[in-house]
Amino acid sequence: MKLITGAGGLIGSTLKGDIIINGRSDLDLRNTEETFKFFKEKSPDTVIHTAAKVGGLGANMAYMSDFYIDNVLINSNVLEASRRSGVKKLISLLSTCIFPDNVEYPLTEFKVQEGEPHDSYLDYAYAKRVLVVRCRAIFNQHGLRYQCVIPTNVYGPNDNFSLTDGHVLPSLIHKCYLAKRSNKDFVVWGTGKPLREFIYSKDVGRLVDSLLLCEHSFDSLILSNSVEMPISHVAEEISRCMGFKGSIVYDKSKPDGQHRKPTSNARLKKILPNFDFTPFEEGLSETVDWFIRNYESCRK
Ligand code: GFB
Repeated sequence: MKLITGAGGLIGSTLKGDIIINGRSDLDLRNTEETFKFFKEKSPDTVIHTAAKVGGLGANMAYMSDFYIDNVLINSNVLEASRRSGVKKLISLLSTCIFPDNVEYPLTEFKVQEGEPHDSYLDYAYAKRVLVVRCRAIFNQHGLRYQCVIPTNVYGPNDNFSLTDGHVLPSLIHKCYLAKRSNKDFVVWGTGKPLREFIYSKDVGRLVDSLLLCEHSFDSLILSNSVEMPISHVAEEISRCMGFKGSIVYDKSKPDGQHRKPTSNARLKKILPNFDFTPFEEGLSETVDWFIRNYESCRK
């Protein structure tokens, strides 16, 4: 019996499970008692833990304290409830923002605790690092190898397309859509120079499914195609997919955030050498089409 937390979200919606926790209305994972009770009753043997309070640069800076407390509670409860109810296999979804800001690139799985994360998501990053520490402690004390996967910037259908709180890609898709509709400039935060590595949500889902089937005993694993691109390229590609012919304007009064966080996917390649990543243009085009089709009902 496979349980998915956060099944209604960006990554969770790409996964299939027998027991589904879509969001807070199904079960508030911050509540220890209710979470323990739910896991005991359902008794899953496998858990994919994607649930988290998430947001882009804007949301992380505005709600730093909420991001910390909600995610620490969710992560502690899900791991302990899993252990107590006899879960054998557990994969948690993290994010490359957990890595130190000041560190030698590329990022590898060994560098998680080598320094402080970037200021703009300090609390979220520490709350996610809790998962790495808890998995290690559970292995040391109970011999259960619960695992962490660390995707780079994920994008795809079912994301939060909020103009202020979303991640860069969904926010910019929404902004470009509005700019086209009202014949205005497409305004992008910052200089457009920061670099990011993007991974399609469906690739993350396929990777997690493949990892469940193989017997590798990694503790943490970066999920990445190791292709960096500047935010300006993302904005241009979105304009192309959207058929936007107006001007792209960079608002330098808005933050750039961390300049880059390039990763090594050497460990992933060793474990799944034949995995084919979806080309960025293809994943982006599917995401833009999905957003246009679901404009009225999507999270924004
Ligand atoms: O996805 P994002 O918000 O977060 O991207 P991070 C921020 C980068 O995109 C900055 C630029 O360089 C911004 O200046 N940007 C341009 C925009 N326009 C926009 C816009 O309209 N909205 C947003 N949000 N950014 C994330 C964490 O960091 O890393 C997440 O916030 C997650 O929680 C992810 O962990 C992996 O890439 O900086």
